Amino acid sequence: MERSFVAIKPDGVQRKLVSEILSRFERRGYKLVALKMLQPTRELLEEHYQEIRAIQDLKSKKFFQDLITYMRSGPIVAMVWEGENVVKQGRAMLGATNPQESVPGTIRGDFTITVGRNIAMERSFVAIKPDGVQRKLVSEILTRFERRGYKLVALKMLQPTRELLEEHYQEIRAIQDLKSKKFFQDLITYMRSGPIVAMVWEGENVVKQGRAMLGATNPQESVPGTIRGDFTITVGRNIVHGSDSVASAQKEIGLWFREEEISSWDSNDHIWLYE
Ligand code: DAT
Ligand code: MG
Repeated sequence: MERSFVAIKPDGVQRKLVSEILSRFERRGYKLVALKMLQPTRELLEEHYQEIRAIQDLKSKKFFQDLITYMRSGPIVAMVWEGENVVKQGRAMLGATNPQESVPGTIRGDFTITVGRNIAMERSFVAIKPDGVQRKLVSEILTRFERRGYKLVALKMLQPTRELLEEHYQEIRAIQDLKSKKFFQDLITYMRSGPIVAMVWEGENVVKQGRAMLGATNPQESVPGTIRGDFTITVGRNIVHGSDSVASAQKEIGLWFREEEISSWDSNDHIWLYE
């Protein structure tokens, strides 16, 4: 048996993720042996981050000061969890240090966006296909983008016309072999079989990260923790669409939404999502 120190930082508390993070360790089976909310002193944090402090170049000096300021910006929740290999497995549950490298299913992969500055905001077109609506997965898919921290800027349910879909899937339509002709027709029929929910999400690198959250096109290759890996079985019924590049996102947003259907608004958790 070993023990690991885990702390929910000020942004986790502000974003009301205490119960979610506790629940992940509890349901994995680890035993909680210490727990307290506190606002750490500068001295405590300097001791805690002593390795980072020890590096004496200018860049890490600046970064160290910002880190202390961030960690003192509100209460944190400190915990000790006990169980076999909990140090290593706890790190695996948190995900990579940089949220851009944290995979879906990890705490950082599910709830965080950035460690950096100079963020470039992007928009992505995401659509819940007819099978997603039929299978009552609208709220589930919205939840995944909201909890990650992305901002919803456009949303509507609609039944797309054939013309809209032919424009949307123009690359697939352009391939002229028999196999893709058949597949294209099936795709249009499927996409017209019921209402879909079209959305635009905004955030740092949301095009690439949105694709990561969807999982591979073919559910047989989508890993657990992704939307397709958790809810789908076959490629012709993969419940959700997401733009595959910033250029196609721009094209798709223009195709599915009029300018006045896109809302610009300030989200109140912005300062807890971005540095
Ligand atoms: P994605 O939706 O991941 O961007 P895509 O743009 O290549 O993938 O294809 C559009 C959709 O067409 C995809 O979501 C599911 C369907 N599709 C792709 N390849 C297919 C195949 N080989 N057989 C059946 N359907 C396919
Ligand atoms: Mg595509």
